[in-house]
Amino acid sequence: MERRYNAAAIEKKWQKIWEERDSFHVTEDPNKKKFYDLVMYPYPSGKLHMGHLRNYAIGDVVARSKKMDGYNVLHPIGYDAFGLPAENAAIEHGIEPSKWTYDNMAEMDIGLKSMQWIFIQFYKKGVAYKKDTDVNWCPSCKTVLANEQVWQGACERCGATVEKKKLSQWNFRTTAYAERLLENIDTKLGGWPDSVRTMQRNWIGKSTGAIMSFPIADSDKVIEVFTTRADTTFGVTFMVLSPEHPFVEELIAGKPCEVEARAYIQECARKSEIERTAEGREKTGVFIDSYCINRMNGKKVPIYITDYVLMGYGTGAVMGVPAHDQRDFDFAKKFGLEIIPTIQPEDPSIDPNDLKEAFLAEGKVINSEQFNGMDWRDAIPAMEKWIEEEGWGYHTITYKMRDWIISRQRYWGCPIPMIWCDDCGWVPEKDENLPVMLPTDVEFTGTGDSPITTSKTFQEGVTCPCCGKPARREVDTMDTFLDSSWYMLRYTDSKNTEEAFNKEKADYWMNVDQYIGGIEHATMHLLYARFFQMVLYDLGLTAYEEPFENLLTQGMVIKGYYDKNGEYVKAKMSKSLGNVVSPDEIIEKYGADTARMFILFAAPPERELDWSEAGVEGSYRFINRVYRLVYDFIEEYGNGEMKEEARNDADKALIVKLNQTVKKVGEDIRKFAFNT
Ligand code: ANZ
Ligand code: ZN
Repeated sequence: MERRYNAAAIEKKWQKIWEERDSFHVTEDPNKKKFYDLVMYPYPSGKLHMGHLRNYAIGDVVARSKKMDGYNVLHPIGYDAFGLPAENAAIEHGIEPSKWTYDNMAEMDIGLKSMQWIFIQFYKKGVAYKKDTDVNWCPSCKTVLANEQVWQGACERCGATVEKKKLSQWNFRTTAYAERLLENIDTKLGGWPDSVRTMQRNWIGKSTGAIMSFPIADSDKVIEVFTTRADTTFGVTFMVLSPEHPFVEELIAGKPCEVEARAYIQECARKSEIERTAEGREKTGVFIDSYCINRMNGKKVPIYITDYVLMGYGTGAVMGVPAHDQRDFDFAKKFGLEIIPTIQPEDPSIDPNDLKEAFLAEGKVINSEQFNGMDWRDAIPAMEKWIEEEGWGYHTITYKMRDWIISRQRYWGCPIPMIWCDDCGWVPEKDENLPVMLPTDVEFTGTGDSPITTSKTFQEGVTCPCCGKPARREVDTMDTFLDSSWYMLRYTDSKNTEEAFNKEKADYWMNVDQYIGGIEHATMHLLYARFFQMVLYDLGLTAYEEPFENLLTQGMVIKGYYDKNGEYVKAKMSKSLGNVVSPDEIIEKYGADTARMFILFAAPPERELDWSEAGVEGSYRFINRVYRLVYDFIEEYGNGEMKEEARNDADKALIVKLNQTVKKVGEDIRKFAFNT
């Protein structure tokens, strides 16, 4: 070796030695304490970026230090072969996505087979079911769009306004697991950051309240609403339905409101949920020439349709209480509707009969007959009990979380192994016929249904596994979030060609002792993976109900750049801003150790990391100095073992410093304080 620090030569030398020594090989050793260190795997189709480098540098330090601490460490890496970027590239270049994501088709085989087998177990358990669901539809590309392909209500590809369309799709019954997913946040996720636990709680969105029914005047129908505030029922002055509510069609047909209502419904179909529910938006709606009866006080109130009521939550209808709900207040002001207070403000400066905004604070109940004078908190169960006794409703719990739509009208995913028979309905493909392979005779046009529908071979000779009659295969593929929902289990036994994973091996390595990844996965991926593990646990396939013992979410890598106005701002590295530094270019210029050192040193792992070229150079100079110091030492004293006994005072000082450093570095690593 030379005295100059030559990163490329050093890295090559060690990679060769690791290879020769099989340093990264690991087997289940019952005599050793195991440690499963998992980093979130990347998509192969995108280039590796600094976020990956940060993630994997942290995971690498954890793995190596645990190994030094005597653990049997599993620290795997792989990639998510499926996904939209690969399919988009295929459409652009007219080549099949498998051409660059898979060298080894045998691997694809076993991957598909395992995934499909798991899907069938879910189906048999009643977790998978098919149902009509709204999708984003681009009328000009004539194709279904994923949420990430819709940009401000327009198609990302062609700019056309995206519409909603009903399609029959496969769902997973995640809502049936909502309560368990929620409970475990408190009892089993002690090793997770509080921020992520809160995000998951909000995503699940448990709400305790009541379903209450309001008869429609001159009709035998009743409108059901979900409310968390039964105590305000005497303050209901109108009723609002989601434009998608199933009663709307019948209620508007032939009425004076019909034309206006239909135009409004169309307008709403183009708006995203986020737009519809954004705070402070001017309220819109249409009176639909109908009334319903508030049975509590016999009051007749008008029915409107409005976009702030979503069909996917509660019952898709809301009782309007303008005095105590801000959205309802704004709506009542806009349409000149009555405002009846049912809570007396304690603050004497607020006049309940002349509210300037909805009154949201606590107080005693007023204008509510036999409930007057009660504390609002006690009035909720009291009124719920009353309506239950009268048969007008019941106490209930709802969740914001929806069932997980797993069908994708795309090519590049795992085929859903289901067969439609006109006589038998949906039937799972027989185990011995798995995997259902992706057809290769398809066209990537970017328009129309899934490219799989263009295949001539895919439906050839398909028969019903149940009765043997000619049948048709499902052409949809699975959401790629399914892959990342159980990869942690597959990694414990990745060479298995017979089954998805061997239970003994999985039980040896699981749970993941340390999971490391980006905060952007706090809800979807981390909830789907928890849900998956729970179902697999119920199926007896794994011994653990929760997959990830400890979670570390690393912050984003940001970098300053000059914006349009010449101002210096900091933002997440992104192609569109032109502030991307690629790991490749840093590694080529300075070597992998410099890149790793800087990224670990520049900030605590859970914080944002501000990329700076000067910082990288500083790390590089530091490594150079250390290298030369050791080089010169060896030149002078030889490459012998470190002597335990000191030869002189300088040696003594060095040995003391060495031991202090070992102690401090060890402790800091265990605290993830890599930056110190
Ligand atoms: C009457 C009421 C009076 C309400 C009041 C609130 C305050 P959380 O807590 O988030 O569960 N709501 C019900 N279904 C809805 C839907 N599909 N779209 C939009 N809003 C809906 O919210 C529950 C409250 O949100 C419910 O309680 C209902 O308004 C509204 F002083 O009912 B409330
Ligand atoms: Zn059949």
